[in-house]
Amino acid sequence: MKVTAAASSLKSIHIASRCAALLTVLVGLFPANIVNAAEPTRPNVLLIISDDLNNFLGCYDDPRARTPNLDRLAARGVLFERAYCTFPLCGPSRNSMLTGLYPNSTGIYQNSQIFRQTVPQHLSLPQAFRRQGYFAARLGKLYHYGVPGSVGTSGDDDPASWELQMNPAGIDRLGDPARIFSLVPGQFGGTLSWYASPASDERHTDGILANDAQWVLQRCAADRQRPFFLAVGFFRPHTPYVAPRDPYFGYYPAADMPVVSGIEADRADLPAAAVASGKAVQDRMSDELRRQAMQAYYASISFMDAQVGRVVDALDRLALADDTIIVFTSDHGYHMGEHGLWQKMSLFEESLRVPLLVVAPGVTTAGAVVRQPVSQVDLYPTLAHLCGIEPAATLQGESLVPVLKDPTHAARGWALSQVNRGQGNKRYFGYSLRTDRWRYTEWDGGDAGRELYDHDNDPRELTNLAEDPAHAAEVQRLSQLLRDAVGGSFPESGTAPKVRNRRWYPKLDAAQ
Ligand SMILES: [Ca+2]
Ligand SMILES: [Ca+2]
Repeated sequence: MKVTAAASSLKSIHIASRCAALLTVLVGLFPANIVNAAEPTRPNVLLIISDDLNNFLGCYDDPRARTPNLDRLAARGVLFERAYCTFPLCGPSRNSMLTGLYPNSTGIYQNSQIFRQTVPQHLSLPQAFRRQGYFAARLGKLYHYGVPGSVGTSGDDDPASWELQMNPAGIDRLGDPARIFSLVPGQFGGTLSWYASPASDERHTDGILANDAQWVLQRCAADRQRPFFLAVGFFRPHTPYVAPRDPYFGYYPAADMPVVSGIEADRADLPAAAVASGKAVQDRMSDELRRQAMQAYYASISFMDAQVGRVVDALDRLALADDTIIVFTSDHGYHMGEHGLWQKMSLFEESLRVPLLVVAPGVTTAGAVVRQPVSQVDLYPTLAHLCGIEPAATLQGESLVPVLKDPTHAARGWALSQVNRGQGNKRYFGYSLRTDRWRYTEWDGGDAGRELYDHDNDPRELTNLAEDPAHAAEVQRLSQLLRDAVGGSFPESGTAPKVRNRRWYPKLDAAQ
């Protein structure tokens, strides 16, 4: 029997080698460029998204942050100095980023919704890659999740976007919630809350995600014929700020943490709408609690940074880095006391600005910095362009590939953001435009106030110049630019898909 089996095996090998020889002959008949045209080499994509992360990073010149891994990543490629979300809330921002449409065209202005309910035929960013042969995998939070409630589940995911999904949960989800301090006891996701955990990195959800990412990358490295689109969504530094005490909390002694001062004077020139995202429970915080919150937020950032490092190290170790585009960003910015605000949902710079790092081998230059404003709605057309992927028929951003090649190449020149939130029974809708120099904001089309900030002289947006007669011409110019930008964010402009079952945001009257 053994002899027969061995003979059979030899016969198989013989057939296989003859096939290989035939293949070699066939391939040899065609010039290399024709073979390449049929099966072009397409780069892999590693997309890493952090949750509720502002620009408290060393590579963005933050004086305190210990983020060596993201700093190294920034040094490998392009750092976007002025990148902005389209809506400063998880669900609307992520749906916008991953569809390449503004919230006015996804119809998603709140959490717990997915674009498949409103623009069901639209091809998402990962779905476009998947359709065209990529292995598309999601680890953790890409579309919206309630945090911490939905950790360990698929959250409000879009299954059509992925071939593989992994939803680990660590002790930040499964541990005893009574150990977590919260401003509102028993509430963690939308409330400032934190815990210096005694457990190691790998027992927290983001640590498990980094392990899972290494596992997936090992499998991708074993099959290099098929390119991958691996999206890793870390949960930190979203509340509750649960991170390992050692070493991360130790990097930031609470007593050394800053507290924003001068709030009352700052607010004197602001319309009520501008600070309507504030919460009374946060206004009542002591300076001691403010410092503890800052310590825990920074510690969560350093913990997340370490997990990014583990994933990128795996990419390097597996010799995948030369063929892989790496993108790191967050879903929106975050307040830590500026203007008396905490968390998100404002139209100030802190709430809208996101980190954006792009490493594209053969395209980007190490250490390059882009200073012109760009939007996260540009991410989809950029990645599709870089990889030769046919995107959805309608996208509202623009490819940043020319800017990646040459940071001085003039792009659109502005980034549009919007928000809708209330205080008591009053709801405000606001639009904000960021140009190289200015931030200009209108609430309820200007009826509920305007804001103008000169970033050349006032990077913290402390002096509202909108009612200053000396800036009337600038306000008029920016108001028209804002109206044109808002007009282009709706589906009836251009060729964006028809949205169903939605209530439109009020449009601004272009003639005003
Ligand atoms: Ca978020
Ligand atoms: Ca002010």
